[in-house]
Amino acid sequence: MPPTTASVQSQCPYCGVGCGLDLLPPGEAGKAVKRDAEGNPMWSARGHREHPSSHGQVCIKGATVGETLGQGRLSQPLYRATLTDPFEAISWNSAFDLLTERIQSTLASKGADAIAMYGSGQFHTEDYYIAQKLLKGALGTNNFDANSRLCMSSAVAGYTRSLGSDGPPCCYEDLDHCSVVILIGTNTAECHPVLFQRLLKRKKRDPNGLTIVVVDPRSTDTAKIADYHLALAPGTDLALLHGLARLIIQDNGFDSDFIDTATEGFAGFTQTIKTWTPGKTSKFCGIAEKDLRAVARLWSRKERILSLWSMGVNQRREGTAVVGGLINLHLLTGEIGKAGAGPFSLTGQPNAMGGREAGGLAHLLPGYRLVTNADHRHAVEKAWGFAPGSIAAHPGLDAWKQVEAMERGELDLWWVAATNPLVSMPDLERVKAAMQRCKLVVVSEAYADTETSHYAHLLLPAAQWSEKNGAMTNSERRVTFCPAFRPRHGDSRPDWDVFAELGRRLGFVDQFSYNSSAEVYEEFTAITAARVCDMSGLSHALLQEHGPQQWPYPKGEGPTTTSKRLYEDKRFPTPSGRAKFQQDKPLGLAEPPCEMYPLVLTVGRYLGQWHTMTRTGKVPRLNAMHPEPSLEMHPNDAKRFGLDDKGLAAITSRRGTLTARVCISERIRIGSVFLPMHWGFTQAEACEANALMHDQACPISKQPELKASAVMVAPAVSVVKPSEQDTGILDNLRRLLTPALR
Ligand SMILES: Nc1nc2c(c(=O)[nH]1)N[C@H]1C(S)=C(S)[C@@H](COP(=O)(O)OP(=O)(O)OC[C@H]3O[C@@H](n4cnc5c(=O)[nH]c(N)nc54)[C@H](O)[C@@H]3O)O[C@H]1N2
Ligand SMILES: Nc1nc2c(c(=O)[nH]1)N[C@H]1C(S)=C(S)[C@@H](COP(=O)(O)OP(=O)(O)OC[C@H]3O[C@@H](n4cnc5c(=O)[nH]c(N)nc54)[C@H](O)[C@@H]3O)O[C@H]1N2
Ligand code: SF4
Ligand SMILES: [Mo]
Repeated sequence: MPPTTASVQSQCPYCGVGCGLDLLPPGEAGKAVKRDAEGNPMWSARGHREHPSSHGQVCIKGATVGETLGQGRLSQPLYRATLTDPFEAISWNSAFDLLTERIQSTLASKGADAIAMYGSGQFHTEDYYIAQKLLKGALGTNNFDANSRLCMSSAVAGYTRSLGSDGPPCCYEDLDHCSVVILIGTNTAECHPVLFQRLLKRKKRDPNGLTIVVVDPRSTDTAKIADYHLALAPGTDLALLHGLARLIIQDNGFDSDFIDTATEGFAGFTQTIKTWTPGKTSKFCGIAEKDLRAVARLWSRKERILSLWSMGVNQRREGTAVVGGLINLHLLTGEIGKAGAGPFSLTGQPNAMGGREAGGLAHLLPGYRLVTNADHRHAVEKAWGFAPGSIAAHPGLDAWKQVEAMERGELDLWWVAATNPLVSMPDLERVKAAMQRCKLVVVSEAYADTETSHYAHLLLPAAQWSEKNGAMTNSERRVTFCPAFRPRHGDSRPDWDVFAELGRRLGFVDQFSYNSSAEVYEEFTAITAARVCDMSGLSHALLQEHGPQQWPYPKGEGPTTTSKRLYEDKRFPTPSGRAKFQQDKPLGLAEPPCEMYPLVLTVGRYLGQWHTMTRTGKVPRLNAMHPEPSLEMHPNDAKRFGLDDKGLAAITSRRGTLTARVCISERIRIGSVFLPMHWGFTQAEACEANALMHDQACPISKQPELKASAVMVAPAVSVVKPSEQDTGILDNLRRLLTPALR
């Protein structure tokens, strides 16, 4: 890589807002070179003014990303035959020999379904795409799933069920055009900060022109700017949405033209919601009836209504149904396919959208296709150059089913890439135990000391964002080219390049020979032609020359009239061309509070930390914002359970116990407590929130209910350490990993 002196542009590699970054090389404009804790020169980041999604705005994570890129990295492949052996450095050649041999022997003994990969919305699209081709095409197993299963899969399933296809219909400009914004199950202020600032600015400029409704059991920073904050009981969103629908109908606030011409299932829907009277709904949800009526009136006034949602909706055992309930309101009022209106999921990760496009879930194929659809399989087999019948016709194992398959000893090779499941999956002790039953756990990672690496046999060093060329798609369907602008760390390699070499070594030389990631991207975009997510006109060269682009972007046509906003013609990609009202009955929480476990634990995020802290945990400014995790708890509950502010609490669910410091706060509703997800067992302040969470999932999207488990709390006498620290493996591993860092 030649040294760069000019600034380079890319998409921020953190959240799904996908802000444009302008990156300046170390020592730019004669300034002193800044170095990280290991002495690596650091790039600095600022907002890229010309990026159409963010117009130069950036939050503190994006602004500090340059500090995270060099330190604590995994620099060479490491291997150990058993989890108690020390790791030893091996060459890439030996790593490929080992992988090829194990894959071939597994194919011969148990078949392709004994192999699975668990990938990530932090892959570039090229990584995602080649992983699909390797697993689903070359190996013939659909056992590829991604952490999007824990994140966006209810949105994917919800859009598909109601509108006929995945794909968020809206764009960020809609935040400037709406007159009402409903923020449901999203702490936008902390998790999508640049979009929040956009709303906040508008609200300040024109307080009467924008009404803000927040639906969240906690009084988050997002809720602080709300005109109406519905602090509902956890897990009651679907009832709320049905209650609103009933009131809208009663108030004559619906759009009968839209319902007649563009939807189906209305009659059945009215039956489903009929019982959700204002009295019953407000009681069930634990909110004031007057607030319910006020919010219903906003919908009935035929204003431009934009709904934004994220994990408070998706991470539910009825996640798909809640998404359906929200889309129902938009269908009822015709608030979709026009400026300032529509149901708009805020994507979590920077390229979870690209993952969906590339078919990165166990039931998908590239171009929003399904493995269960014979035409879709054949189209992809043909494009990939595999014989008809190569792609299996049944969905592969989703993320949690991969864990269960390991428990049963059915997986011989589990490949984890760009995700850290030993912090982020539910019921962590079960995941740890399951991993110990798998013969070969491969972890592709950018950093050395992650929780999941401690349970790996083979560690493969990944070149990360900034070290590889690739594309990412943000929440508003906008694709940004992300260039390599720093040298790769040590022997690290881009994930796609590793998957492609393995493909060639397995004998698929024609299918996996590429000169560059640009060739990979071009092959991928060609497969999307004539699909809802048609981006066949996009290439690295085009994105570099013309900047970020929204899809649809068909070849030869360029951006179309629907690139900004889908469904403006009120036609939907269902068999009938009509959107469908959904008719699900509210179920509530999978594990409701009870006498023994009287509180609902919800787990989410802090503004300054990103997930499992492998990157943000290396930035002093961010750590200073949140020195430790704490258990947020209402004063009444603290009194009831004998807890003091800053005192230690033991939190126990049916799956385990942990300790955390109490933060007494009126931000949270009585009966609920909140923990952050970030601090895994390698952190000094370890707080394995997910050791307490259960695995019960939405039956349609298979997304686990990571937002709620029943717990009890009590004053703690001493700190309970996460299980791994008792075994001594941690120190041992840290020692072993250190040489690789130097
Ligand atoms: N700072 C920061 N930003 C991030 C991330 C990060 O790690 N750190 N991660 C990114 C990713 S991948 C994602 S998915 C997004 C997540 O973004 P968000 O979904 O906004 O974040 P969370 O904190 O997980 O949860 C959002 C809210 O859901 C609420 N909630 C809990 N239960 C319920 C319920 O029953 N109903 C409703 N209506 N609300 C409920 C919680 O109180 C919480 O405030 O953030 C992205 N941005
Ligand atoms: N209880 C509870 N649990 C949750 C959530 C919650 O709200 N509540 N949220 C869920 C959600 S929405 C999400 S998205 C997940 C997130 O959880 P994870 O995906 O586990 O979190 P990350 O820390 O982002 O993990 C990404 C890993 O990839 C590594 N990495 C970075 N770049 C690259 C690369 O280019 N290649 C490779 N191979 N590795 C790379 C990073 O170092 C890091 O270890 O957590 C889920 N878990
Ligand atoms: S809002 Fe999201 S995409 Fe934008 S700078 Fe912050 S973390 Fe990055
Ligand atoms: Mo996420």
